[in-house]
Amino acid sequence: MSDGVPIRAALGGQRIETASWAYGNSGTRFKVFAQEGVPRDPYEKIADAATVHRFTGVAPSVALHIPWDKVDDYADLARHAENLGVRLGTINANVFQDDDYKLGSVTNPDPGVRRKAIAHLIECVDIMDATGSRDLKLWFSDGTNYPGQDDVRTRQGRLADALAETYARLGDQQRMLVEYKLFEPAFYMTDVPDWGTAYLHCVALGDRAQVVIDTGHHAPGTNIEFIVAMLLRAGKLGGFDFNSRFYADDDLMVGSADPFQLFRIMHEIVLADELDKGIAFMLDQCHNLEPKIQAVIRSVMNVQEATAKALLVDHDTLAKAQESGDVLEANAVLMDAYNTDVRPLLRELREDMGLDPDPIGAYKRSGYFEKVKAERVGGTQAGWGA
Ligand code: RM4
Ligand code: MN
Repeated sequence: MSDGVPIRAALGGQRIETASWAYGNSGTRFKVFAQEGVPRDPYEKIADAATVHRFTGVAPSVALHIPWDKVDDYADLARHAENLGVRLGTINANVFQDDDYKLGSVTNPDPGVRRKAIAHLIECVDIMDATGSRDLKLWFSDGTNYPGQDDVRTRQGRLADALAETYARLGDQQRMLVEYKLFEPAFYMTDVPDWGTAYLHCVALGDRAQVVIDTGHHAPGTNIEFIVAMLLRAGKLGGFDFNSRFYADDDLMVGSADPFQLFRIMHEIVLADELDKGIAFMLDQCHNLEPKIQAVIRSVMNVQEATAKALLVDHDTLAKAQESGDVLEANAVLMDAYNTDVRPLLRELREDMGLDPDPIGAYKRSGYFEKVKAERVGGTQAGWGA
């Protein structure tokens, strides 16, 4: 694609989901530095997400994490979101923070603990029914720290049973997204460590089970765009948890450590014509030091910039170069697109959409942060476990 009009149309139609937990306090195991103006409850987190959408125009949904975002009335929360111009998105299950889960959740040797974990996954589907969410995202911290600690294949069987029971509870329009992560918190063996394991479980479950790629969950040097291509080919790429990593699961702003990698990922998506076919583009980030709402706006813009560059790749010239074995020309086609400054194009797009061309400047000028800073005094600020 090289004509500006279809590129702008594709970018205008892009949807990026932000995460409720990105608006709360976060940190490391050493220290959480609290920030001013941080939401005290899911209603305030949604107000922040709506603010991101107001200035970017492409972030109309917000993912929830249960129980962090537990409320009495999810239909009321959905109405609150709608009134603010956004909707509730993916429901993230949390089976990693109870004492019971020390030896695992759905893979725990104790059947009682497994039952409790499955009950939580099913509760998440109940919540999806109330919120109108399409996707259930499952990440398991399950694993072992020492060789011999538990039996690998037995644990896989327990995992398969739990997934099957949860999958059977999904409605026709609902999907299960299975996430993988190489290591941490388990240090010897993780029960869903890689895309192959997630893929095998999804294949056994059925069409509505798909793999989600968290960009921070790989070994250094992993070719993530190859995984994207493989899952696209198999029809099993459900979505992304976008973030950036230098060392491990750093949860930094997407595109910050390696914007070229993000471009290469988006290039595979555009090449397969899958930008608007149901892949969930989600942010899974934590903003420990930087102002949170502004960081989420920046992240949305980073995804847009990588996507714009991917849309600029001249597919015809690329295919010709590839067919004729012109290695350098093929590579140059990609690099030309990557090296294009797409910021003017995105400014034009925002003007077309009736937005300020400079989302961060507009957000700063809006006075939103000063307002919530003054209002959100007292109570308990949201954070992991809140
Ligand atoms: C996990 C995983 C999940 C996310 C939690 C907060 O490492 O990435 O997707 O929900 O962190
Ligand atoms: Mn994730």
